Amino acid sequence: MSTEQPLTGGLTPSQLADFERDGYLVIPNALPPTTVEALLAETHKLLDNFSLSDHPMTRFSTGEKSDHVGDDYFLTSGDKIRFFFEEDAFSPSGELLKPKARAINKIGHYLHALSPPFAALLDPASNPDLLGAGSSTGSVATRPQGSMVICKQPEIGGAVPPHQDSTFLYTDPPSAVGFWYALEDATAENGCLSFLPGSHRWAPVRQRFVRAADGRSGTEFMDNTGPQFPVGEEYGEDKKDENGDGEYVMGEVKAGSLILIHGNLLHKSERNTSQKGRIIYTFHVIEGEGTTYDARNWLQPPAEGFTKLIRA
Ligand SMILES: O=C(O)CCC(=O)C(=O)O
Repeated sequence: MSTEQPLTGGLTPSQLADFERDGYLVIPNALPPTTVEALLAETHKLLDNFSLSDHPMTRFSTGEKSDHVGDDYFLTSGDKIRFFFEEDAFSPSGELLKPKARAINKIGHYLHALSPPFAALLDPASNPDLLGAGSSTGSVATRPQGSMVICKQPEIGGAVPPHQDSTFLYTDPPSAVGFWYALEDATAENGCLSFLPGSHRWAPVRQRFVRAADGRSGTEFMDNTGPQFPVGEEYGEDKKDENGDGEYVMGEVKAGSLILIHGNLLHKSERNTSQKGRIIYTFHVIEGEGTTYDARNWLQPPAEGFTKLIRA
């Protein structure tokens, strides 16, 4: 993959205006069906082939899992392809209740480098529009990171509570933009995303999700003492309109759609108790110039540094 590329593609002025107003943007048919098929085939291959024998959740089922093992497995996943279970995949005594391929909530977090079909999405030759979209949303010199497939399995797919992505991938000032691709139809029944439109303008990033302090293992939330909004006069707590918090809007989309998500936007997804899974692929980009990536973020750069997407 080339790392220094000119900008191509990008959002239309009307798409950009929608993104700036709402804090998210749905782009239908962003991926051709052949790409969706290739990414789904890769996902199923990964799910079918990973080993349970050395997985920390396997130890959990035999009562040997310590939090430390699970924490390490998560915290060292930034340059690997690892598998994280749905919480409801286990019985109270720790037995796996589903076949492993139907028990995984998430695969992460370095698919965009280690899995050829997912890495191809970042290749300017095969996906110029993506690079342009990253730029048009204000992210030049972007660094994609934290890529993952979220399976939201039938019957046991976990809910994702309301959050802002800059809580998890903090830069000073905040700059994260989420790229969220539906690889299967996402509906109200199987736990599509929903969004609080406009909240990116008034909702501060008050909390950060970081590596635990003082040599303790694991992660914790801490108060954000740095900037809570990106730079710009359009942002601030006084930008909340008279309708108060407003209401969450469902983002039902077809397979192949891309949703761009501003790092300050409040969004969530509900449980999937339906018989249909909801496989998606997501990664985030951060502004690589003029921002500082925080050393306490849970996700730290791999030895080779974060992948550099574009430089205008
Ligand atoms: O796909 C989901 O259900 C949640 C994903 C999400 O909120 C995120 O990636 O920020």
